[in-house]
Amino acid sequence: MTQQFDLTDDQRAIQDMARKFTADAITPFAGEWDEKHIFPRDAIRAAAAQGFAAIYVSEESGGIGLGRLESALIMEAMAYGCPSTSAFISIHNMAAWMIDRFGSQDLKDRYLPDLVAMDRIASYCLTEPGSGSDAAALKTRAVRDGDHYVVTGTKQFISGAGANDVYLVMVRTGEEGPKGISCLLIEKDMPGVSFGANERKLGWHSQPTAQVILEEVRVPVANLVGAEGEGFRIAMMGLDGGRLNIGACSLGGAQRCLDEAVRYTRERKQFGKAIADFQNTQFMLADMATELEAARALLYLAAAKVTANAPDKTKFAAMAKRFATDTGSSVVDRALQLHGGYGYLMDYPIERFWRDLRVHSILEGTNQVMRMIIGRELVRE
Ligand code: FAD
Ligand code: 2MC
Repeated sequence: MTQQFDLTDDQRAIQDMARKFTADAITPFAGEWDEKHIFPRDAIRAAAAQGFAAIYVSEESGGIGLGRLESALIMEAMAYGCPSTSAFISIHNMAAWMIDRFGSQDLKDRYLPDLVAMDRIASYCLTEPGSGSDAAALKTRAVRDGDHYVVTGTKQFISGAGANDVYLVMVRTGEEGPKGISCLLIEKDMPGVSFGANERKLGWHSQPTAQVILEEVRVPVANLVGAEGEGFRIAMMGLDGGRLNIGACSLGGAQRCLDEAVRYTRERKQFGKAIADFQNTQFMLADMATELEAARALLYLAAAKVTANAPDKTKFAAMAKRFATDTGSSVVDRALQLHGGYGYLMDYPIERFWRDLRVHSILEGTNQVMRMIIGRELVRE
């Protein structure tokens, strides 16, 4: 039983490695990245050198061929230092996996070696100004012209837009709805590709977010990932893993804030004693720790299901993303409360985590969409 509900020695070794990497290369710098809006390209490349850019890309394609639980452990560990940077690397992993899993050998040969090393970085482009939650209503059109597609449309809120080199873009090649969607790999330098202004955001300051604007971009048919019409399914399968990673980023960020809150409340004195000695403080910390462990257990279970390709994997990934991101934000909020006025200051890291985690309930499918996925499955079952 213990073995069944605990990490293996190999998983612990991966976790230790990711924690050490985070302590050395992320945590000391993350506050400055946030404050000055620095995109930490060197730290990201260093993460890739550990294998963290292609965690579940197969070994034959140059990845480290691990499962989704291992990926969650790595994302959780890196988010302990910087949820924004960890999530950025997660999105790249999702795109690299989509190429490895569905791309032709030619596409893998041309792109994966650079993506694995993060010499080139990939974005995932599903959302449009008129289609967020209703992703299958996307309008970006790709019209076949000989051995090219001519692509026109706008992608909204794209993480890494402008900085990244490779864009996996969901486009409409056929009918309305999900079955008319295909996935195309578009390069930054292709004529007709441009980017909107960097969005001014509440959090996730260590990475740019912008529109990707496509104006009659000629994309070789050879850059199709999977078959025509398969794009929506590919995009959703990518998100099954992405949602786990985003949930893991919330767990890592919340664990950091819980640890900070324990430390702070033991040091801070009011009414002649440490605030950790008040029963209210201990009850709050107890609830935070309990809820975080519950979210972690669900997320690890969901990750194991995605690795195993279990029939209920999508439902579990949605449950885990919803629960881990809501719980994570709630834990961080209480950690901020326990810091009193100091929690509101940039001198302490809590407010950064509060801002960074907030968006996890919105992106990679809002938590309302997660409930939709779960609810539909429940009534279908
Ligand atoms: P809407 O879909 O308009 O939703 C607005 C509100 O209505 C939400 O509360 C939603 O839950 C609710 N709602 C909508 N439909 C329903 C329904 N049927 N039932 C109940 N409630 C509903 N997208 C990408 O493709 N690639 C990226 O890299 C990327 N990065 C992002 C980075 C950031 C910082 C942000 C903020 C977003 C990013 N996104 C990205 C987009 C993100 O996935 C969308 O914002 C998200 O899916 C929601 O879409 P929307 O913003 O259009 O909101
Ligand atoms: N795996 C495999 N196939 C899937 C799937 C999954 N996880 N989810 C859906 N499909 C298939 C589904 O089986 C169906 O195929 P078929 O008709 O052959 O059975 C097809 O895809 C269409 O699915 P639905 O009928 O469920 O499609 P619908 O349009 O009703 O809605 C919904 C699907 C709401 C779940 C989807 O639009 C969604 O996830 N919306 C949220 C959008 C989102 O998550 N955006 C994130 C952008 S990325 C981001 O934010 C980043 C930061 C990177």
